[in-house]
Amino acid sequence: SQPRTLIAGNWKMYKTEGQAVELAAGLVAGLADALPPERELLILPPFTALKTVSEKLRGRERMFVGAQNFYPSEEGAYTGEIAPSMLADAGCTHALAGHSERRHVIKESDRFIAQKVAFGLQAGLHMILCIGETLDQRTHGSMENVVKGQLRLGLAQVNKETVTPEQLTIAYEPVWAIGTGETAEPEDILSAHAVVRKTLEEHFPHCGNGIRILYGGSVKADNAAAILGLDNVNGVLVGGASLQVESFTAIATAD
Ligand code: G2H
Repeated sequence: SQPRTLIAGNWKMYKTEGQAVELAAGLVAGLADALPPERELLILPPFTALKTVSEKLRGRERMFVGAQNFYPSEEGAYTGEIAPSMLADAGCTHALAGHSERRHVIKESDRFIAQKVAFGLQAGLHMILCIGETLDQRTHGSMENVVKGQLRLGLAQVNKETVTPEQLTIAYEPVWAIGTGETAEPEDILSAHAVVRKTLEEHFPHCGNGIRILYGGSVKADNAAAILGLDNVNGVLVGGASLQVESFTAIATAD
């Protein structure tokens, strides 16, 4: 059976603890009875709000809290970093790796991202590996190669025998559509997700067809239903529109 559709909200570097709890409370109130049964909700607040947001969501079915980042080690002298065990302690069940802002602004390498994916899985986190081409790469016709390359490299250290669709999700986010208001056209999403699906099936013969593929990049209340209806789209990763109760609730219930 197909895993549930995942509606994920990446709050990035927004919301103080107080603002985060208010937003989480609004989402719980708005979605407790309204989230369709075949959907899961995931919110990714900044580190300082993880614990209180987790407490707000505690006991809610199909509502999860995740981290935007972590360092791939159990503990140690890594100033400024956070370990997966600390995230679990704060109530996180999921985490991102490879978000384009970390690739391009923080300059994370494919190798470092691969370490995070593998370490996060071992630590019991559900990992969401983000991939996507830049405008320059797309204009030069290399979307397919970039997507395949980021997938192969990012998944290189994952145990192919034991990984399951319940532990791993891919998010396709074309960099030119992130935070720009520019949404990829349905044909762009279909063709990129087909490349991701094919690559997953080659890489993980026993479970590649069941791994969820999210679309991310300027998903809004008014385009969510159309995007969620596309082939090989198993959810969305939402940035800007996840920062308000109304817009994120509308996306989570879009039909
Ligand atoms: C892509 C997305 C969320 P936005 O970064 O990960 O952000 O919806 O603001 O484009």
